Amino acid sequence: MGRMIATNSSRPALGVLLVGLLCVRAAAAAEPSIHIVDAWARATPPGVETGAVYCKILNHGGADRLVDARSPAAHGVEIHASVSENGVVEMRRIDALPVDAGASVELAPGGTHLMLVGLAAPLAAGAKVELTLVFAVAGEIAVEVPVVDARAPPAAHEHEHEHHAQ
Ligand SMILES: [Cu+2]
Repeated sequence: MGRMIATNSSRPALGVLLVGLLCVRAAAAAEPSIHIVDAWARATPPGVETGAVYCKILNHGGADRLVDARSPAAHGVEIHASVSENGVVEMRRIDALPVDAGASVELAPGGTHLMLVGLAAPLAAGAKVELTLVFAVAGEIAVEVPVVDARAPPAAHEHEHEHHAQ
């Protein structure tokens, strides 16, 4: 009788311990790990009040989503998707941009982008724009975004520079 009581009381304790360990491991595996690379903003002519920012969002961890962004360079920053309808491409504001576990999401001309709305001043090529991206799980990530002249294809231009530097 004494033996049975000892067995019964030790089992729940072990069970709780195991469940606790599993929860910790599951949480660690689901943690997003976000990196922002190849960010650039398109230079804007005087009088234009909006600008676009492009980048790649790399996620080496669990699922997350971009829910907000802000910059001292503009009144507001919106997440825009480009939607093609009857051959016409339109920009539409979206509330959030999902970044799946282990996925990379590319923000590029003609596709999803960040729109700087109400620019404080024109974006001059060579300048840098401070941008804060807000993710639902990973929180805030600050990025320094170089402004690039739109007349040169920016991605190719930068890669060329990397080649010359090496
Ligand atoms: Cu837009």
